[in-house]
Amino acid sequence: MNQKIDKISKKLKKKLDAGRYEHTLGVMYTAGAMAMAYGIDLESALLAGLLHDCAKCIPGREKIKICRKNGISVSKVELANPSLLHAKLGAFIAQTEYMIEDDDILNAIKSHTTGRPKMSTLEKIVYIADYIEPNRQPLPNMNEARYLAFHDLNECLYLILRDSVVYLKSKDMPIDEMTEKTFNYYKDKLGK
Ligand code: DGI
Ligand code: FE
Ligand code: FE
Repeated sequence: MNQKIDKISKKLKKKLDAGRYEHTLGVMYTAGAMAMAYGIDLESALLAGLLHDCAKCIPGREKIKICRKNGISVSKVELANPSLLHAKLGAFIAQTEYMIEDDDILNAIKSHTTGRPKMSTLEKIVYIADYIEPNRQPLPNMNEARYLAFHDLNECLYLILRDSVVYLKSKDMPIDEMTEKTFNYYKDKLGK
């Protein structure tokens, strides 16, 4: 593996629990395979996949504290579900502690939980890889999502967003404004 990725993996292993580290490697390799399939930069996809959950294991209160200290906004939904903050906090940590400067990589980390309208190919790949990587528990429509991941990124995004919204509603969890916006954007784009 290249030196940069090797170094980051070692540091990350100490910051994540064992299961999260396994998931992270699964996302990295899946994002890498998708980058090859869609002809985008391989190292960017590996780095974004590797770092996407770098803030995941920081306790909730600490997440809020670090955001406030660094001028990162915290919405009502995020305050009630601090886990949501691991995406934008992850982008901040990737930049400040792992020296990632590429905006596309930072955006892919930032948007990996809720998505956002008009995602770049790299952002779509990380969002999708996070959902389909091999260690994920079997979710409804997983086979279709894994097939679409390598055949049609927008159709795949729509399927994952639709299932995520259904899941969140079934659990009575508040839908983040950005999740809703992203879902509606890709639904309209595909004329669904
Ligand atoms: O960090 P991962 O577990 O790998 O995956 P993720 O970053 O996609 O986070 C998944 C979690 O985020 C899952 O428990 C549901 C939650 N989530 C995603 N979108 C929303 C959400 N939770 C709420 N309350 N609202 C959302 O819109
Ligand atoms: Fe995540
Ligand atoms: Fe993840």
